[in-house]
Amino acid sequence: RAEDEKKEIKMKTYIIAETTPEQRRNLLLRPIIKTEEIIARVRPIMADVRQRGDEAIFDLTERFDGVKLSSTVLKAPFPSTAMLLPQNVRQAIDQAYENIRRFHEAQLDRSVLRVETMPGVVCTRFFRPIERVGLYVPGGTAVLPSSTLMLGVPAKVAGCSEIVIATPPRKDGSVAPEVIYVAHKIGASTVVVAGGAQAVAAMAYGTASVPKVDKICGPGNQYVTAAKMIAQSDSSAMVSIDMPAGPSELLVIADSSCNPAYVASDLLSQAEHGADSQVVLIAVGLADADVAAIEREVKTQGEALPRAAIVRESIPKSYILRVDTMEQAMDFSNRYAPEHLILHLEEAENWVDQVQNAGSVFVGPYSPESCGDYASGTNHTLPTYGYARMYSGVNTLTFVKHITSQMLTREGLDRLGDTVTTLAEVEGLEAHRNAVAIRLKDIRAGRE
Ligand code: HSO
Ligand code: ZN
Repeated sequence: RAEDEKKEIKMKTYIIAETTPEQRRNLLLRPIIKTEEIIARVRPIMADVRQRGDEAIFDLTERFDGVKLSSTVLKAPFPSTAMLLPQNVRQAIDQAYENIRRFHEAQLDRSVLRVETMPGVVCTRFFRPIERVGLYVPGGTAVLPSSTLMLGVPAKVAGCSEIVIATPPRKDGSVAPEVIYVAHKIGASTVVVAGGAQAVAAMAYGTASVPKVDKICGPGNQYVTAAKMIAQSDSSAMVSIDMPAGPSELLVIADSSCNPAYVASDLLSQAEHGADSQVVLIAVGLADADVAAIEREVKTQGEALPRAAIVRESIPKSYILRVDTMEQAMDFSNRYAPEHLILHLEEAENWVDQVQNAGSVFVGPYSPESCGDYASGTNHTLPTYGYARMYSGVNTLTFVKHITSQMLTREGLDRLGDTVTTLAEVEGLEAHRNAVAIRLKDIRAGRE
């Protein structure tokens, strides 16, 4: 603890013109996650839950959370005494719920996509909700009712028929009333009072009390992530996941128009999540005095935080990169592919077009990440670790799958048939060819 007190809340600084290509490459890297090691520790836990079901959950929760559960689950309808909240908290959750609902409702195009690719050849696509989904809500150093909203609202909007939430118990074995209130609002059937790999296993395989689900979503620590990956690759679990997850990240691009205190507050808001949080500031054409002002703010605001101990770990691992032009800044940001990107710039909205890789973008000085974390309407379950290059954050489509269909008329098959028989011949698949040819013969018989 005395050691902690000594660690200064200060980011490292690099000047892009003075870095080597290798240094720049290293700045793009995230901390290495020792996947193999963690997977080896998680496998037996999952096997145990699979074999012993609820008994294993009781034992593992006692071992890892130090809690003796009286029941592994809470089932809807949840008692109103389990969701008692101060009025302002309830109103805040209601407001956030409404904004998230509106934005996620708009993401679902309910119309059927229909294209007549050739006369008489009609292809369509429509969606169906994934029936049973499992939402992992982390416990750990903070209660996260916001994660319950970010996963639960899109699942409800998508129309999933069974929503299961898993969250680790608090010290007294209970679940936070905020989480239960949201579970109630989104129509969850079950709250599994367990966390970690054991919770993921319970939802992947099902137990006597926990319904088996088709897809597991939500953030979590390395054990939760490993458990999700194991479940996904186990064909006997028959379950999918949203995306791999790493430590939370923020990249801020700020120019000389920026407010140093605001910039610092944003960096710290992400840095307080955990010792492994990744925070980057790209300072575009800032004078030495402006950079110093931001550093001063990071230090004074950081020291005043209740979670200063966490910030003392995460901020020294973070860095400021000083660049001369916006092109350099955007190029670096796109390579880094941050989970959150704040454009704290003059005419910030003009730069959104240049964003190639990011989980979610916050535009201008009045759009702190906190708004997206809680209540503006966008989702906060976002790709980390550079996965923003190829993954989207959780959204309404995370909870649906699309089905295609086709209908050919007699004339349509007549028109398309020879193309299909030719390709079937190329592949040497005679039965495929036949399925078309047998019909073409009839269609064309009367025509000679
Ligand atoms: N910034 C976090 C989400 C969160 N923040 C939850 C506060 N509560 C990861 O996107
Ligand atoms: Zn946050």
